[in-house]
Amino acid sequence: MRRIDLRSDTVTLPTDSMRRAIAEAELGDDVFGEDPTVNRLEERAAELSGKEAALFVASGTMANLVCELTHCGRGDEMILGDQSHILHYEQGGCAALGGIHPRAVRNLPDGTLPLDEVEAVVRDDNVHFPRTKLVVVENTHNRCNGMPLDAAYMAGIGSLVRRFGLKLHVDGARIFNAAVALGVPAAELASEADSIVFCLSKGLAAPAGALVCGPSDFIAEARRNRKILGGGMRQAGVLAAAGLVALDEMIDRLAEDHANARRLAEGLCEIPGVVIDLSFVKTNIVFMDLAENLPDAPEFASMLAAEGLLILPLGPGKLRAVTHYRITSEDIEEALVVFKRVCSLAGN
Ligand code: TLP
Repeated sequence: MRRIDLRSDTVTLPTDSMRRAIAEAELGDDVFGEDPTVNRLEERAAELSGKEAALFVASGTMANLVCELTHCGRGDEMILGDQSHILHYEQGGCAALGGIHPRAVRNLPDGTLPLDEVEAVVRDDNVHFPRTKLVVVENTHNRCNGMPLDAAYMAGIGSLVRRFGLKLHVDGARIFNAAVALGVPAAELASEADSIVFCLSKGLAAPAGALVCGPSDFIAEARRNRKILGGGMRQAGVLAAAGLVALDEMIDRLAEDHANARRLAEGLCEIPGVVIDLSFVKTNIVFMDLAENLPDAPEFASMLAAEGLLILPLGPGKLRAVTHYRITSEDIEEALVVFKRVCSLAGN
């Protein structure tokens, strides 16, 4: 049976040209700053994000944590969305390892944080309060339907953050999906950020790695924090080589993933029992709600899996499908056939 894996864009495997680049990579000890391939990747990442410098790290989670530790000291507070990846899926690393106090503000369904609500929770200088240091936004916003945050919103949050003397961090794990969907360079979306991270191992299909981008002095401190977390990877050029191919060859094609996600969402909308708001399908992530007469999400996902279609249950009655490099438009048509069959077996 053919398997169609829509659980995440993290399941992508390296392309043939990545495998060739890995085999041929020029290597050195990156903790000494001597891996030429890592150095090239960091220069390229700085250029693409419009920042002075960049740092290669093992994962998106490590990238966010390194930035949190670099911006904040123990007892400092960071403001972030109540639906953010950092709050939900990073084990509270900011508190566990950095003593940083997270303060959640509601995410709207489009992934933004209402500016007045951010402003309302910035702390005054008072002996009872932690000190507000950092505001974090996520772009695209994973749990908010993969929505891209546009340059106008970024300008608004940027000026708010500067007005209060705070810093702005962007979890841009999928920033190139946002850039492609909005038709603007990633650097434009990052221009207000004091730090931005992006992942190589999601839609860009590299096997591992993420980049932290920001001013040179920030990156120098971030390099120290990477080391204390055990992230000094020595001949990391084997991974960076695939990352360079990812940045050269895999960004523009993200538009195909977005078109496939759109087609999937439109097809699913026609199936009784599946509810999707199409106005929130802008990138490669599709969230759907199941009607009450259908089994709950985990059981429904198992029924789909038995037919070769893998989709993540993410909350009561909620499923997430993510399109990516290995998913073709034929796979989408096949996925819709399976979905219809399982829905009619299961209730409608
Ligand atoms: N997201 C993964 C899972 O952890 C949920 C996924 O399948 O979507 N920021 C954002 C916005 C992310 O979506 C993710 C991964 C990360 C950070 C963490 O990246 P990794 O998994 O490389 O640590």
